[in-house]
Amino acid sequence: APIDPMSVTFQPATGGMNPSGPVLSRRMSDLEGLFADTAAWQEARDGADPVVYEVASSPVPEAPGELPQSITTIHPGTVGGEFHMTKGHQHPNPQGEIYFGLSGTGGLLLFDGTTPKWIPMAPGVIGYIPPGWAHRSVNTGDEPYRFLAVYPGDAGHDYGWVLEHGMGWRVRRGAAEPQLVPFRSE
Ligand code: M6P
Ligand code: ZN
Repeated sequence: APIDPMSVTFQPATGGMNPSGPVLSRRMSDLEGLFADTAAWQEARDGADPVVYEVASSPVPEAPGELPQSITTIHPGTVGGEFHMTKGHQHPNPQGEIYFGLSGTGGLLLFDGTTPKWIPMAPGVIGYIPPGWAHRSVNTGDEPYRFLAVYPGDAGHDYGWVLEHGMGWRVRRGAAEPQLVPFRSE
């Protein structure tokens, strides 16, 4: 059933929402097969198994016609030189999505199966994900990178697509700027 008009308050210190729906926490152990350096990933998993990112959701349900929102916080760090990132997904029901940078520095990596695109993200930047583009977020800074996402409630999340096709590029720490390297170069 549709829900009533409502407001949600963003908690800047934690990235939480009030009222809140489910909060999801992804640890290193949840990110198998994502980072190019498997040995470095295993070492992090078998060690502290840190939380890499958290996703707080508003109470708006993932249902047709609704516009659910979530706030993702990616903690800073690298695995074998590759920046911390989300799993990334494709919408099985191809529809657009909006990201809005809240704090920290990061980027939005998009891939349509042929051409990768990189959108640098910072507070106040709106990143637009057109229908048909897989998307992954990356923290390229030294503090938590946090953004708001708004997406159609029946878009869905296909994680298998990214494991099969990759994301075109990997995002590595460089001397000054993040380095975009071909996905399958290692
Ligand atoms: C954003 C939105 C969510 C997504 C989350 C984490 O908040 O796009 O739909 O779940 O990022 O990304 P992923 O699902 O790829 O781990
Ligand atoms: Zn999405």
